[in-house]
Amino acid sequence: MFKRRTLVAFAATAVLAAAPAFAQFKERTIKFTNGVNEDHPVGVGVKKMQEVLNAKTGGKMKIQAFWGGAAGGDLQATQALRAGTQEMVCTSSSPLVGIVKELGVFDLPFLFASEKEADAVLDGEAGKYFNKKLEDAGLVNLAYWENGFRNLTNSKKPVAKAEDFEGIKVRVMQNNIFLDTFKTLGTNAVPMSFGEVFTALETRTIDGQENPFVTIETSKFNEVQKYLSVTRHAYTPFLVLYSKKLWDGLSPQEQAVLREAAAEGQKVQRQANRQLNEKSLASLKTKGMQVNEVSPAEQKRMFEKVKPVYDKNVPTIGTEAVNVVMDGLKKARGG
Ligand code: 2Q2
Repeated sequence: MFKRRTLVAFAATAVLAAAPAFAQFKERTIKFTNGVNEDHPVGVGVKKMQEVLNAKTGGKMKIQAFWGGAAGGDLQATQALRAGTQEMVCTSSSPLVGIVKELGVFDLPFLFASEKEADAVLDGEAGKYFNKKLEDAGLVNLAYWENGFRNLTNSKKPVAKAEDFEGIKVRVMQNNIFLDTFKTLGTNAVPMSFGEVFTALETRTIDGQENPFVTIETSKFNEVQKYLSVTRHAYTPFLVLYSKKLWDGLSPQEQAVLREAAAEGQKVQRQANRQLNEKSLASLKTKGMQVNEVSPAEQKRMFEKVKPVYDKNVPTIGTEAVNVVMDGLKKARGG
């Protein structure tokens, strides 16, 4: 009896050995672009994705990553995904509202209060809702990673209270809700793609911009900005998108390992981002930025000032999308 089993086991091994390894996977190079630099935690996430792909496909699926906008902007890349001429991009949701208007809900000011709330919404029903919308637009969202809570920097003056925004020329993302928010706060808001921001700050074409600490530091904005205000006025998710056109040409096994890799990447990317967030703030101080904390009371005053942005933009976003997120938020808050 034992012998027989051993024989069967040997036979099975022989068959496995005879089949070429990882036959269900094709040699593939996946072009992946990003606006941030490789030392941003997105780099940690992509490295993890590659490790998973190496282990599961015997190195047949390779990510070829381009950092710091070297291969163009996120919106341009997203359009390339829709056309089927590029595989992947990691982008903020905000520049994509022209493609999926419902994503605008994430741009509503002061929507999320913590990363925990954002995770609950993005990894829950609301996340699935937006994935469906993206898929209808030719984009497969593999996972929600994190850009994070955004804060204002500028070279003109300290901003500690709602009135201080007045008169600053601020770059905003190519997104009407951000434009509206910053106009309502009294700034002269200018939409601009991320790749142009450093030079525009350096040449003083604009006075300020807003981004999470980690993005501010890894993009070296501190070299051309003096004042940093801890406004936390919006939380921006990163979408890890794959071209639906090219996705449909992958085998189910290839699709499954990509999803698994992006999910593994999500864990380390979010973790690294959160660990680095406070460190980046401290490091930006050390590098000479003058930091203004914003008290909860003052943050509330800012929120009161931008409340009309909600009423004005909810019809454009669509009440369905807003309700899906608000329901998720209510649940996350235990209500
Ligand atoms: O301010 C921005 O545009 C950023 O938050 C970017 O959208 C973001 O860092 C991406 O460029 C990452 O690919």
